[in-house]
Amino acid sequence: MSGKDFDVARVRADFPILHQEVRGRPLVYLDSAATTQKPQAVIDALVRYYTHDNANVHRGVHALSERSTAAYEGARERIRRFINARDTKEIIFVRGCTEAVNLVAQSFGRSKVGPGDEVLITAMEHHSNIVPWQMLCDKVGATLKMVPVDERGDLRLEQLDALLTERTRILAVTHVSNALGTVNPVKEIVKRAHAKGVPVLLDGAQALQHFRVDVQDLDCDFYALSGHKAFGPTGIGVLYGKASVLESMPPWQGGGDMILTVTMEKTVYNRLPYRFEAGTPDISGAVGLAAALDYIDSVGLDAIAAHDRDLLEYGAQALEAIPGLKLLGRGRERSGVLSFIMEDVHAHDVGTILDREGVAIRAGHHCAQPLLSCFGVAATVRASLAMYNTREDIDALVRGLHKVREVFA
Ligand code: 7TS
Repeated sequence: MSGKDFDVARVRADFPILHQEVRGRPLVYLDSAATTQKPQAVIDALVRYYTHDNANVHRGVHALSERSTAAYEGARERIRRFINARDTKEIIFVRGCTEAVNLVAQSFGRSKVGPGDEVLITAMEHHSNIVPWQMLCDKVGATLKMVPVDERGDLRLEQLDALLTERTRILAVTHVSNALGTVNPVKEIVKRAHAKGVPVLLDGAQALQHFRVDVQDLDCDFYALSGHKAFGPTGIGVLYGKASVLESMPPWQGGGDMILTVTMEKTVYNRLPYRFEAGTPDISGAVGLAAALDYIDSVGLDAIAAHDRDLLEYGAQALEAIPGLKLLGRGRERSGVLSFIMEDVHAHDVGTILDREGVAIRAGHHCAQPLLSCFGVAATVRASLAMYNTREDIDALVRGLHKVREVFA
């Protein structure tokens, strides 16, 4: 346990899935960067919604439809408040972070990026913030450029100003690296991009669950996030966009809800945010995400952030004491992730042995192959943390790694 006002045992009691044995051992879940577990409050919100309120939104005149619409729009307001957006019209529901980036790449990208233009990303992006831009650049004849990463796992920001040229149409950067845990100084990055007139998309998939995100303070043009990484359900995410930027973008997918009127000749598109939400949305997902944000606030983000910091420090020290283990990513600021390699042992073998001990981690490239190639490795072992993890979880990981050493001695 850590932090004066943070009771990790109470938090753990709220997550039913954690209380089980895996392969005859108590489950130690250290894979929250892939997806977080869900508190009972989120599970209950989903059951309540389907038990009492389920109906399609923005359509029916009947009571259930009014209730489901209120729940869905209430969730939008809940998210607006959580990330401090100015207006609910800036909150667009999508499937997840990946879909949010694709929406921007397709809608903003296809209308604003042309032949000879440049899109700037960084070498530490998740594939979800690389491939959509590659697809766009291929399609329109633009060039994709990358801000490099140094050996500690920080962006080489001394190169940023030179990489932002008069042809740069957008900069897309992750807030927190999923493979190394590096927290980028995104407020400063946005400022420097804006000084050159370049809009910025921030990938917040690994940020929201660890510390306070304020989109007005960051002044980013877009912020992409996934509900399932912040204790909410899978299948729901959010694209935040500044209203002025979203207003200038053409619709992305066509269908129901994104229109005002349709004739055989012409469609008049709906206003924000509905213009970007074609078809029946993930209503229960939005309800579940709102419940997850309520839960985060009930625990307290400051307390969560302090607990996360304590665990990360404890974990880094414990891992470094293991012979032949090398931590990757020693950036200035880090959050939630311990990524490492072990001499003479493949990451997947480490993963298999740990699994036998009930310890769930991820082994592989973490969908960040360009980043790992900067470090000259194809795979790492990644333990990733959330508010329900304990120092005992780290101790179990360390015990498991000593077993790995014995097996490969
Ligand atoms: N961006 C970052 C930084 C991520 O970590 C992920 C998912 C995504 C985008 C994509 O999010 P999605 O919800 O649309 O899939 N990261 C991981 C991971 O680290 N392990 O599994 C998924």
